[in-house]
Amino acid sequence: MKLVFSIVHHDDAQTVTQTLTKSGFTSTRLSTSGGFLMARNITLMIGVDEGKVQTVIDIIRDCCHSRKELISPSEDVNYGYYPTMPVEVVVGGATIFVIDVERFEHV
Ligand code: 2BA
Repeated sequence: MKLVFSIVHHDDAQTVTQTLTKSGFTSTRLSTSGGFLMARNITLMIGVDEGKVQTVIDIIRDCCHSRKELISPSEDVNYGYYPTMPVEVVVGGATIFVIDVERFEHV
């Protein structure tokens, strides 16, 4: 058993979760925000048999798109410095962690 954590853009989250559900995967959505942009994103937790991990990753890849975001210097961004020009960053498609699960119980 593996636990897939995937941080996805807020605008992609519904498509990902609907596609996962239609494909027979259970997921849990957590409302999160990135430490750099401080923007809202969604972290999905998906418990899955090891042999299905690649299917889950493929679904996430198909549903998540990368975007350019322009951050104005006045916004509350965690740069550690104060830029004088707008900063462009590419966000996503998705950031994925796959973690071993020692034990899984659904009681
Ligand atoms: P944020 O931390 O808000 O980062 C948003 C985007 O800003 C990143 O997109 C990246 O393009 C840029 N960025 C982040 N840190 C940077 C830095 N120190 N200098 C310059 N640019 C930086 P993504 O890489 O697609 O990440 C999207 C979100 O995924 C992140 O939001 C964060 O919530 C999560 N994430 C990414 N890598 C992670 C990691 N290693 N551990 C935990 N969460 C991660």
